[in-house]
Amino acid sequence: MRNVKWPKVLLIAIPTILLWLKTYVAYKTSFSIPIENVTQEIILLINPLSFLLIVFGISMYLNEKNQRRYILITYFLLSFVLYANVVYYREFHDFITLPLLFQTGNLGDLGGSVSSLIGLIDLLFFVDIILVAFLLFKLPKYISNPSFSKPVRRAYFLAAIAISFFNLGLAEAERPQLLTRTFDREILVKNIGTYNYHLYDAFLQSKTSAQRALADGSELADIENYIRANYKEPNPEMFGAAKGKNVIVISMESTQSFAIGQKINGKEVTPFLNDFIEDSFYFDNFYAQVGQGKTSDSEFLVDNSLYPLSRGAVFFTHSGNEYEAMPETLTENGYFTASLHANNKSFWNRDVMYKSLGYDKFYAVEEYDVPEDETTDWGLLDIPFFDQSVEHLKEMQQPFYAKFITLTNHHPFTLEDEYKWVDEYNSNSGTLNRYFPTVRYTDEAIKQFIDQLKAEGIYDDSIIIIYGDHYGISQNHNKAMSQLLGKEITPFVHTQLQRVPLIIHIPGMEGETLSTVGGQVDLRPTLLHLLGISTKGDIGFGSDLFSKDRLDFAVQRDGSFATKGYVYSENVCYSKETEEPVDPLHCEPYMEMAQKELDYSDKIIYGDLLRFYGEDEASKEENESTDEE
Ligand code: GP9
Ligand code: MN
Repeated sequence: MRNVKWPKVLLIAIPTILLWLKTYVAYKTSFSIPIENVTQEIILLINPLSFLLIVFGISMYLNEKNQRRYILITYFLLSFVLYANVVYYREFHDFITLPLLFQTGNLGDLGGSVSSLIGLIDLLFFVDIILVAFLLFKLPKYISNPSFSKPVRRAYFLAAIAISFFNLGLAEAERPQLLTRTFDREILVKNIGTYNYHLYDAFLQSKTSAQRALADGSELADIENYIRANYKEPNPEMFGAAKGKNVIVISMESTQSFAIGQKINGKEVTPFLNDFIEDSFYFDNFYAQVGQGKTSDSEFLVDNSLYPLSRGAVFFTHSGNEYEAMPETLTENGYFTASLHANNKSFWNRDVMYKSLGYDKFYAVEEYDVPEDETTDWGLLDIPFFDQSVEHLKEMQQPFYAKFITLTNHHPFTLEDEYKWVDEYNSNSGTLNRYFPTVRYTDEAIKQFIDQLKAEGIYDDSIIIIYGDHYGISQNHNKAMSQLLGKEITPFVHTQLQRVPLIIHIPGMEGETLSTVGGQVDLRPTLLHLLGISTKGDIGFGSDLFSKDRLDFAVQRDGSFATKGYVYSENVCYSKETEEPVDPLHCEPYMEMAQKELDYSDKIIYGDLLRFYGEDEASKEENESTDEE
């Protein structure tokens, strides 16, 4: 045996092949990547190869000792990246982006969520590393000279690059404009592979940094023109309907519209909200428009009337930008502004971002008493949260703008039995089953909060806005969802499931249910108009939900959108009436607008363009005053 010489190329070939296979197995077992034809399957199979060949090939330039170390460390790191994506995908049905990886601050707090997502079986992801270590540190004994000549190295890399072009060529033929339209990470991973996807993501990241450096005020002019051209007069009857009132905003964690009015074993899941809706304005066609930043994205939308980013959380990536956010506007109008949320202040980078948005105060977990028996995986339960928040509210100078962010109805939706006031649902998804008791719990928490507001005499002086921040049940639970809804979860139904409740309660007004199509981006102008504050000339993409001239429209971060009669989802136009695909002509008039709004919003954020806002006017005024002189 000692005399047998193994081909030296095995040193690179074995780890490459093992990781290649592992990646493909992970694609097939841990991600649900839809494959429509043989070419797609081939692309999926070959897509990790060129990257792995190149990365492991670099070892040919190292000396024998470093060669082995390099291969093992690289093998481990890439396995880890793959595994991290697998775990993330289990809940979010999405792939990790670089900005998300930097949010390590959040990872610690995710404890309960993450541990419910990983299991012993996952060790299988790492057993091959032991095998590779063994091969690397035992096998070379049989290899006389692991160094590679120049021509061999050259031929090797040429082959790797050829494979990579072959891959790209196939992918481009299957999916034109693959790299220019990047809102769908799944398509990217499917076509260029997870590892190349991460490289591409890193490239995007450096591009964003450059964008700010290069931006100047002139880019804002186009955007301002677009916004001015699309400005809709607010409803004059509602303008100032809540003038001078306190503003109480409640962000309901993971609450989707389908939960409202739902019954489990004959019992209402939202008995309080069902009543509250009766004497409020209730919007039943209101869409969440968040991206990867989830709750923080919804806050961003509501406060700025700008869209969040297609990758990463803008709360992290652009917390240093200049904004014209709601708290700032309200401060100028005599309000005290605060956000209340019993979680670590650094979660979603809130402590930093809130300063940029202009909040006067952030009541984070330190401002709350959190006894062990009043918590879930995500910390303080909503009932004690609201209960203690009332004390904070009483101290605030009036009028105030106070935002309450609930937390109990968060994945993994765990709750002690004593707080379960409806049964769990019965399906193959524990997540969907547990969801209803936690929604029911938050409903009760809001009920008690409203009772306390009444007792404290705050209720009649406050406008109360309640909205859902984003979906709670991801596509991974489609089977259970389809059981609940009694229909297949088509892309149409999926988009419709992004609807979240919006309730606006105005003291002294009766309210009604309105089916206007709108989204979180519309909340800022709607609220400001109710308070009698004009938003004409503001930079933002929303419009008054009460306006008579309103265009029924809500676009989502993945490019899907809803109009009065149609829904555009995954490149297909659906009729709302039949829920079936129709001629794309029906959706076409809105497609350009959808893309334009998202692009303009991205431009504002990436270029930090609001730092130039008002410059024009300021310089105009300056000119005018010098003219007068
Ligand atoms: C964390 C809470 C939940 O503070 O807002 O965040 P989410 O995971 O829903 O984005
Ligand atoms: Mn949330």
